[in-house]
Amino acid sequence: MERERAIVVAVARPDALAEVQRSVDELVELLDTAGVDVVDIVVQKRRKIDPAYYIGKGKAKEIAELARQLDVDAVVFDARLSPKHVRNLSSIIPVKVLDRVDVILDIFAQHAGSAEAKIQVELAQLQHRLARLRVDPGALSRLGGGIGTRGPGETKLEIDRRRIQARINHLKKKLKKVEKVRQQKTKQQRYFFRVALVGYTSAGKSTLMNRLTKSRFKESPRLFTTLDTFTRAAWIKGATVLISDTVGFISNLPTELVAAFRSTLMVANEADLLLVVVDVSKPDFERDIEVVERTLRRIGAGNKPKVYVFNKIDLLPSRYMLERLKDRYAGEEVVFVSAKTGEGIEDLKEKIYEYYVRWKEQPAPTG
Ligand SMILES: Nc1nc2c(ncn2[C@@H]2O[C@H](COP(=O)(O)OP(=O)(O)OP(=O)(O)O)[C@@H](O)[C@H]2O)c(=O)[nH]1
Ligand SMILES: [Mg+2]
Repeated sequence: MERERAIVVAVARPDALAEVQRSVDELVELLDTAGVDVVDIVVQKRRKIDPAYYIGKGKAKEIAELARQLDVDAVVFDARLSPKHVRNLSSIIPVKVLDRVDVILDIFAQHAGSAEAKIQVELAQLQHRLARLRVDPGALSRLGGGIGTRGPGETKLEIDRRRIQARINHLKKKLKKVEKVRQQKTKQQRYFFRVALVGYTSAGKSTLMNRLTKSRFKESPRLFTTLDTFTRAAWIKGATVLISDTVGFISNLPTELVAAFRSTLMVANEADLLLVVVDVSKPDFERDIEVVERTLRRIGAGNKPKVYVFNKIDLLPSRYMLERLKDRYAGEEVVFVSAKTGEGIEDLKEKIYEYYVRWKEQPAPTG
């Protein structure tokens, strides 16, 4: 696939520079996954967002000039832009104006494999687009090919409002049917102890899934590799446990995606135990935990029993770091593992078994 070139733009309050730096780094990684090279990053310090132009009209003009000079395909804002911002910025900037939501949707569009994931992604994309078209009927004609316009479904995304709405209704109906089939399938699973792997994208959920269930699902350093829910049985100390891997979370996960992926995310709601997989080799992993907690609350799984699986301990710079982490989290439901080397996996199995025993003591489900 032909790679595109982009400028990234972020706004930082003077007291939040580090936070913005992290977020921009992540956006650059997202763009890389989406097939876009970042050729320049502009961070503008300002206290307040400009209501009309997000970064202010003068700055928008500068960015437009830079976009011309650097001959980029897109300017990507590390934000969730309002439809009005997009319209106004597009009137000044001569190339595609995109935001973080567009990028995440684009990756989802590229990675959607199953019929269900494809419907869910297209639904989210169309809803996102419809919101923009309400403000700016010309929004789509300026987009051009590549990032921001790829879709998993049969529609080219450049269609008008009425047809988008009709397509949304059609997709919703289709999704309902797929959901029904899924519900039928998962009904029997209630009799088993169900564990769901949740966590930030790229935390190592699929790698752990493969280790626990001896499967070979796709693992990749790229973001959002898994967009479907896969369930496999594992035998842990003689107990049958159903383990599900699912779509990862990220900060500012677009609401359209959370809504569209409701049925995929349902596994977390239905699980008897959540394993929150955390990449502790990231210096800011505690922030990832916050994002995951918030997302779990958003999908109504905030109060589930949880065990934190601190993963990738093989990447910690020293054993001393590991010991310090262990001290810091002593007394919490935390297990330290490396899904890659297998270290700590026995401790994790012990932990899962503990919860299994507790679950088993409860009365069986009826109906
Ligand atoms: N060094 C090391 N790498 C790991 C470990 N666990 C996973 N990885 C790597 O981290 C990357 C992401 O792993 P995945 O299992 O695909 O992560 P995921 O959470 O399923 O990610 P998404 O499906 O994209 O949300 C891959 O390159 C893995 O090889 C680990 O314990 N140690
Ligand atoms: Mg995965």
